[in-house]
Amino acid sequence: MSRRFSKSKTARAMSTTTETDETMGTDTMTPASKLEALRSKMKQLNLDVYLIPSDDPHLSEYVPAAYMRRKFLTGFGGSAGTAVVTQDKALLWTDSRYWNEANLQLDGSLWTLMKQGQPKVPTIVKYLGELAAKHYKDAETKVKVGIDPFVHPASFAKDLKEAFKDAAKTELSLEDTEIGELDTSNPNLIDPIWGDARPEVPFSAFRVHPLEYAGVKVEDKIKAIRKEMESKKATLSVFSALDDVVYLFNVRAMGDVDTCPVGIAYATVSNDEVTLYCDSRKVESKSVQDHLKEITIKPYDDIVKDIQTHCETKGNKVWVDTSRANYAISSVIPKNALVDNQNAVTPMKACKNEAELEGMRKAHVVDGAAMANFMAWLEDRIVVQGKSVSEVEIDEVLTGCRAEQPGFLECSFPTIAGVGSNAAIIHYRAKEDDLMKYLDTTQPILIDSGGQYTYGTTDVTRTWHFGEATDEFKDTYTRVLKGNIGVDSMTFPENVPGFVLDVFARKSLWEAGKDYGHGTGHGVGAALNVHEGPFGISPRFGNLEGLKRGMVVSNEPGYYEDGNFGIRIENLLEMQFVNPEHNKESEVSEDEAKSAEKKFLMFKKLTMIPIQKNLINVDLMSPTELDWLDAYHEEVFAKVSPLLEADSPAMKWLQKSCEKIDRS
Ligand SMILES: [Mn+2]
Repeated sequence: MSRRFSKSKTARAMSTTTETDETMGTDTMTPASKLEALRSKMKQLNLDVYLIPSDDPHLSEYVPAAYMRRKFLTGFGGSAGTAVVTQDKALLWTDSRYWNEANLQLDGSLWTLMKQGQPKVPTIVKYLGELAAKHYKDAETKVKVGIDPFVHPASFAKDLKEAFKDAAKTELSLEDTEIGELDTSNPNLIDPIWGDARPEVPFSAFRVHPLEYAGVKVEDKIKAIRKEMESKKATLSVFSALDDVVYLFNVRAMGDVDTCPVGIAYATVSNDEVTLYCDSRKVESKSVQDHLKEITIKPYDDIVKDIQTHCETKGNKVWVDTSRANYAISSVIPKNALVDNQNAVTPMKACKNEAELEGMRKAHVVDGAAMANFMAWLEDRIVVQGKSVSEVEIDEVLTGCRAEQPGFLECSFPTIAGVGSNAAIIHYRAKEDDLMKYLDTTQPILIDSGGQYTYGTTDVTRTWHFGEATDEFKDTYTRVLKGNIGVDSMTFPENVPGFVLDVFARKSLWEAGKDYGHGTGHGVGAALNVHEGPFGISPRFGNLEGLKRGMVVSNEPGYYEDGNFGIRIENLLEMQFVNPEHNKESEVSEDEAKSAEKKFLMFKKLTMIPIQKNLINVDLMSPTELDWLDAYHEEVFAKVSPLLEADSPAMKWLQKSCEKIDRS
């Protein structure tokens, strides 16, 4: 056993704890010299302000190192944050998750941390509006704000314009006076400063995502898109989010974006042509060439000029979701030629077909086997051998267990393994530093992790305690579990927005005056990104996307006590109609749908991993909830045990973990 689970090189390479610093290239400049170089460029170009966000041109959640310009400039490595530089100020906006990290990483003599969300800290656009007003008062000229239009969403330009208008009115009592302007004409200002040390934009090869897992042929997806285009009177559809592009073409890639099986590319569909814009090195293989033989392949950078050309023909209309596209793309489309709407791939991708669901189910059973192997190892180390294990080693061994499963590619996001108080840091990621803790029998651990398999994507959180948990911990753990069961057991009409279900996740916590500061559920891609739109389950009422059959969602209530502990219990669920007859219908025309009876949805569990029983206060649980738990464990055992060797430690762990709960 020790050979299988030792800290092998493979496990280390695949674990998620390696920091991205080595991917940042050799960087010999000081923070001061970088700022100085930027300010001198701004002077040359007559820019008063320059903005450096952390986005890539596809507005991805995780970005390749080549786009980590804000990290290069500021030294701050968090995933969210925007730098704003003027001749005399250097400011960094980031949210509360990263205040600690930013304070440590920013050179305080050069940079000021703007604590986003604090009552006295303005938003970036508000700040720029006020700056413009002051500038106008002093010099009676417009303030010039420079951006790289490829790394800002279209909405930013709109918001900034509004902010200038507002500030002119409120600060200067001026109507219809432009006090600021956006300059998007220059190539990125950071890249020449970064120079040769800037990592290359990745060009990992695409591979074919087989029909067996994709379920729908590319030509059928294109047909469906064109049908939608006809009804919207659009002549060109633009896809710029990376998961939309790979979904459309039934391809995947590994290496461009860590943990996401996507590749850097754009796509367009017109009435007579389908175009993939990417580095030609991504599509060199014979299998991909054959697979894409009907598709026009063009250089990555051609997209903007092609859209512009398309708009020159009178009557042409471009359909793009500007909330998910960069400003460079959106800004070349004249208003009267723009169809600004959720694109046709988004709903298609969200509602998984039967082949995709089969792949997801398989991935979760396999993931359950990996977790049983891991838990047997961990429990042996902690309980039997009485040792302690570091959070980093936990990440490595768990990833190693997943890597032994067929079709495993990489983690689906950086593993969160937080012991004790580290579990209260919601986006914690263990590194070998002062913050890293060791697990033993005295403290609980929260492990949120997942895998990318060729056929599916997983994401699961469990909280474990190998010693004696306090009554207070058990009470809270039970309330979190009751929340999970509350959502899981819901039956609801299709098209109900996710927020309607959120309260069931919080009911028991609220009764104890407790709550958690994150959403309850996010969509999950099928062999795709672990965070996927367009719907979610959240207390925020903004997302009105209706829940539909075939969607996959996480159900992850939690509770966090700063400096003490964190609890989260997360399963992935698929949505099915309650009436099995409804599940058989493939496509229903709109007229039929209108006249048909109301259809109800329910959840089916994908995640096949036991929930620790001796942390549950059975007195707080209803008989129905206890039945739920027993039935779940029965299902887990039936599905996962065939993948484990008889009498192996993993099998023994699974057996014991799936026994009926003692109700006395
Ligand atoms: Mn999740």
